[in-house]
Amino acid sequence: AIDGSQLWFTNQQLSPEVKTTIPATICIQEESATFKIIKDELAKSFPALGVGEVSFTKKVAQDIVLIGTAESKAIASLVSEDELATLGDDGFIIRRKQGDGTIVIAANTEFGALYGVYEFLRLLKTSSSDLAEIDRVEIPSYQRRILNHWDNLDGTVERGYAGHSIWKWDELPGTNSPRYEAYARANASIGINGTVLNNVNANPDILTKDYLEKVNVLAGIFRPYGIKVYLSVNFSSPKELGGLENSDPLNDQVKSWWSDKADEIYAMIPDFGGFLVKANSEGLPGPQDYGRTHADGANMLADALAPHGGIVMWRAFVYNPDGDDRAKQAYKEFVPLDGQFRKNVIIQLKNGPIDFQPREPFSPMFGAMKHTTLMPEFQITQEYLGFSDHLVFLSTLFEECLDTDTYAEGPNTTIARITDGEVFNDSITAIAGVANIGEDTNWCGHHFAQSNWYAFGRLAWNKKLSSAEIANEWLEQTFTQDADFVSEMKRVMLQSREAVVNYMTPIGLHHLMGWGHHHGPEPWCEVPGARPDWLPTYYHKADSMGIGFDRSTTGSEAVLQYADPLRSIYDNVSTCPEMYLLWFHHLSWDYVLHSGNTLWDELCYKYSSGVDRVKVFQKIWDRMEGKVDAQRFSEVQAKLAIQATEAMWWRDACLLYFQTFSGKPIPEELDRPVHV
Ligand code: GCW
Repeated sequence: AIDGSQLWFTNQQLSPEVKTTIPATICIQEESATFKIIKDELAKSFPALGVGEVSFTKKVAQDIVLIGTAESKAIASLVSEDELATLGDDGFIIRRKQGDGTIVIAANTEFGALYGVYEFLRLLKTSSSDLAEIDRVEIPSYQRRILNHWDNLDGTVERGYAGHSIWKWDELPGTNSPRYEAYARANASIGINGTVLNNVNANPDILTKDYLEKVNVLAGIFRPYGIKVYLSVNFSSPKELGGLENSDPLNDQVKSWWSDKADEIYAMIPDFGGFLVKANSEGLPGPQDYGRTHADGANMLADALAPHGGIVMWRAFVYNPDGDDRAKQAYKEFVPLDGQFRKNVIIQLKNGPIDFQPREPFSPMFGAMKHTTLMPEFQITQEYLGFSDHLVFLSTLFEECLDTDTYAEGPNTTIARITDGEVFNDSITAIAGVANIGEDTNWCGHHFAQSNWYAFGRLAWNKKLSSAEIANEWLEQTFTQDADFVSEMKRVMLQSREAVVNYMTPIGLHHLMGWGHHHGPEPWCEVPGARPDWLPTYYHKADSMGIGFDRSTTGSEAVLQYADPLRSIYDNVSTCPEMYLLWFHHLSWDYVLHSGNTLWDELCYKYSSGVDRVKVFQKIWDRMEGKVDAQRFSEVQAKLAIQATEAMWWRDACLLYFQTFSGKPIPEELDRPVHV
């Protein structure tokens, strides 16, 4: 049965014209575990694609696929050292040799060759490519393309909606799940080369010898796929595990505890990637507990890892309610520390200033820290976007963020260019995505949620890919190349994020989700004893006059954290993009928008249009029956029904609640609430 466990690794017969242009003789002169994977991939795919059984050789001849690095004489004779040198560690060339049918896949490293082979297979498995004339050089946008698992040691996954963790800590190190290698393969196929195994809300136990032995086994499985292992660490580990009096980063005993721990890890796992740290946020320990700064904490860990080449990813998601606008906090804590971090520290920043909302303006820290290396953190798991029940293609969200111009160094200072080293020439570049993977048969809960894992990897590899291209290649490799299916479902995917914004939090609204679960609507949420930002109306500020959070210069002044001209664009109601309007402004219910509608009416239209879109998605999917296997067809159909129901729940809950302030009717032509 096709149950989704195969991810994007389906094989469809190539057309007869294409088949004949692909040599089935593969020349590989090098040997290693990674080259073995390359061979296995080709041996598996070629017969299924109809190219035929592959034969492997070390001899160069006409009409072959030649794969390798400069270590291979055949490669060295065809691709110049200079050209190879431009590829860096992971880049590759795929080229049809002039004069004979040979295809060359060349790289500097075996991992580059592996990425080249996956790209080659992708070209074969998608319709858009022309392999006859192929000549392509790819160098990844980011050096480190990392998944963050929020997986706990007890097997639960924080904000995970695809079942329990795939890491079976209780079985390791003795027993391995077959999923571990399948996971590595899936990641490598889309260029992901790092994984943080455990939750940022880190249990100190991960650094015990017992757990490190388990980690070591996973690292060994991932290594030939080019994937490095990283760990989230708890800042209090020296005290909790080491029995020290405190975990003060300036305490010499603490420093040596960490450097001993680093030595111990690297003795086992020589290519260990480094640490991810959430400190002084949501009650977790950190350097501020001792009157020290984030820089003191991060640098101390960085010094422990530096002799081994490890890095520290220090998160800027700091969240300690202090009465001021929450959106301003990270910037206030971090920007004054600009320039104080070691070279092997990267500050890991969520795309928005608050939390993975369906839409947020970008975090103003991007561009504001010119002497500190920054990396974006996206959420692949849909914490605030309907969990694995809603079809939401997040590529457009990632793309919107990466393409945003911060103006930090004048026009075209996009977030992608700030974080990939183009603007500030950083020596380390990285990007992270919080994984949506669990032990569900189909890995991600919703068949279409696999596309978000896929899209994260592809964009981390090539920030210039469009969401349309990504959707196209994912659909073709996951379902079918049927042109009607692909074009219809691509449309659904590309519209899906805007739909969720509209039925949850349109026009710049945010955080209307229920307090405990973040799933359904609860704009009236009042939690006894909760943090101040969970008091009712904190984020939307609805009252009889209007709605919206005034972050302009007449309000919390969060706009001032943005560079010019954005700060004045956002500050001014008439220039502020409507998608951020209620993020930055409190406006009267009668305020007139570009559409000519009043704010109240516009809210009603937006909520309704989000619901209507999902109903259209249902109809489109129903037309796809027969074009995909029955199992995935009915499972997606069932999820869309949940999504449509919940979209109405969102619309009704929000409109009926906001109506208690606005006192206005829902426009005549719109559907009436079904929940009352
Ligand atoms: O979005 C919030 C989540 C927490 C999460 C935190 C973070 C890991 O609700 O579950 O904790 O962000 O990013 O640290």
